[in-house]
Amino acid sequence: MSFDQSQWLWMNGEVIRWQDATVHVSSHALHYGTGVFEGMRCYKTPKGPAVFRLAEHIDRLFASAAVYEMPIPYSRDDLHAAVHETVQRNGFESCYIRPVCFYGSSVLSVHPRSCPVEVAVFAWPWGKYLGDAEDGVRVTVSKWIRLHSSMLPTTAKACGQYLNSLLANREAAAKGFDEAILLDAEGFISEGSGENLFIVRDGRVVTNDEDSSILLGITRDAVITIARDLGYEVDIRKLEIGDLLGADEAFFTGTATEVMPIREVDGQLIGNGLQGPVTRGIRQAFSAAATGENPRYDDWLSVVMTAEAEVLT
Ligand code: PPE
Repeated sequence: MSFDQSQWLWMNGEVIRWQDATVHVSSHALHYGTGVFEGMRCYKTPKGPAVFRLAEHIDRLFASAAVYEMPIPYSRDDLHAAVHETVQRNGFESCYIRPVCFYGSSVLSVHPRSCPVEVAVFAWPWGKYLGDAEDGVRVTVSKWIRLHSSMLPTTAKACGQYLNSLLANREAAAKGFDEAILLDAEGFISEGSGENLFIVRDGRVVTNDEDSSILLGITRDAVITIARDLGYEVDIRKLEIGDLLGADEAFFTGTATEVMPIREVDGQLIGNGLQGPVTRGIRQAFSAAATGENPRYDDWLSVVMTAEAEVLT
């Protein structure tokens, strides 16, 4: 992953050069983690670059900001346009896009008082987060517990909350695993450090919800729809470790990760340790939806007007 190809970004209402997008070290967010963010992907489609579920991501950004009473000084339409402009100005066919809203510099005290809310949208080409392995990743169940939703609202995607993810992810990496699974405060499965989790058992697809202190992923929502469209029953319920270890198949979902099979949990294979047929079907259908190959899901795509297209119109 590198930012080398990113030349332009949108910050506080203007498109500026990458190197000019600076903030002061006294910024509130740097000290207290007071920011909210999104991550979305833009895919190459036959109609041009298209942002997957742009409106849902921007809605979630506003919802996350509302939880922390952070007033975003732009409209949804402004941010939709900012995302399009960022992709277009950099000439990306596909990329990952990161909008972030945070308290900037004015005073330091936990209450942000007069600190301005700063907003930036930037993008870069980002390969798959957990790699591209056909048969998936090896994970460990972390000793770190997902912050319970009574401590921090886990349905909000806020910067500071990721310290919990960082501890679990680093622990997993240090032990030689690709990713961590965090349990919730009651001992049920919550989610990966940056992904939601699904299992497949006896042909049924199962995932948990906000009662397990998860971020309600937009990929999770897309996968639930896709799985049902493929004819699978999808159950939403709490998941125990035993459900995962006894599953025929398991997989992660997330914007950065997309759909990624879990082949092993702490040395124990899931199913036969190979990508299962249900995961394969969902993974392919997700990819077809995101890349505009299946018109059924065209509503999920926000096509970016490219410089080339502008010349033609
Ligand atoms: N849970 C967490 C904790 C999470 O961070 C993500 C996304 C998800 C679930 C899946 O949500 P969604 O992307 O809407 O399907 N994690 C983002 C950030 C990863 C990062 O390390 O940065 C992502 O995948 O973009």
